[in-house]
Amino acid sequence: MTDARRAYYDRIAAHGLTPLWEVLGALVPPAPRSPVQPAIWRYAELREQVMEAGRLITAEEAERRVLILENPGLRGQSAITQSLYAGLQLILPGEVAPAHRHTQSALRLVLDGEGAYTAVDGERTTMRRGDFIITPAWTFHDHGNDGDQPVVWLDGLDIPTVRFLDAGFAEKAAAHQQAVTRPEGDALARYGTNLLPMDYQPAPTDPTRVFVYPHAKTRASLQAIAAGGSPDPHLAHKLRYVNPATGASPMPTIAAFTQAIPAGFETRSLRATDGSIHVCLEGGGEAEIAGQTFRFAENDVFVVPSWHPLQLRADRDTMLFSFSDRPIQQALGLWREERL
Ligand code: 1HN
Repeated sequence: MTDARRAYYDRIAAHGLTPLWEVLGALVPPAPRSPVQPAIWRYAELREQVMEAGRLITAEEAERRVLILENPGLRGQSAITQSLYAGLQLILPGEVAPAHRHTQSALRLVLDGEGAYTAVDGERTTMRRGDFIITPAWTFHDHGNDGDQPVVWLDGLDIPTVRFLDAGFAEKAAAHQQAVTRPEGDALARYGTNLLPMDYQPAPTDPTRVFVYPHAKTRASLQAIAAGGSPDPHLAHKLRYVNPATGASPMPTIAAFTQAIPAGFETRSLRATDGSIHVCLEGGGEAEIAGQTFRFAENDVFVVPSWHPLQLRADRDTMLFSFSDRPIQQALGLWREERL
């Protein structure tokens, strides 16, 4: 750079100005250049670290006893992708994680142990492995464990998105635990069985009132599909979780998916603008992410950055859960996918 330009840049900096021409290429890249790195968290290595947190702090003191899965390209930002947060939460027998609400939307995927519950808007749901549970924005939620085993689940939240928009609000509930006002299964019966209450007219972006998608039902659907047809070359057998009243994603900022890959099957390469977080619920195999190979087993979590080609190989019959910011990108007309 010439001295004249450097001196000019220094002078205009005092006026709060900076030249576009020095940064234009980085501001408007020809294709996404994500700082997010492909990465994997192996549960077999993590479990003991999570259990150790249980000996160092109570759920009560922590409010939420969680170890954040921080992307190696985003250290210090509490983010697994640019838009999403993920963490592993532990609740021990007898503990309560107190009721609160916030404008961030959250999902849970139950990984280890049984006997805990999540309560959303006065209804509890028992957490079973593989269950997909949501707490939409501004709904009161608390967790507890009435069982005899430690329970661990993956949390996924749109924290970086809400932070980016400076739109975060949060408050604690007056009572530690929500009063139970509806029997377990009430929301699923009213909103999740191809029926809806007579006076219920959801707006297109309203989150679903169905706050648990039981693993047993999801698994049965995937099994039926896999038994009845040949796998798609890029997706194998993949379904999206929806709000059954609208067909949209369960919550407006986060999409979630379930996928079955038959033993020995290898998907063709696919890339999309929504960076995604994958969890292996059953089986195992390899994820090739932009040329890097990651071996995954049950309860492992791996992240695929935006526009990085993904290829999946299953050693055994494999079931994956995944989530991303796809609905945000689709609402803005930004989402792109390329099947290679
Ligand atoms: C939260 O409310 C939960 O309710 C988990 O379990 C993780 C991370 C940041 C902010 C709120 C939960 C969270 C969180």
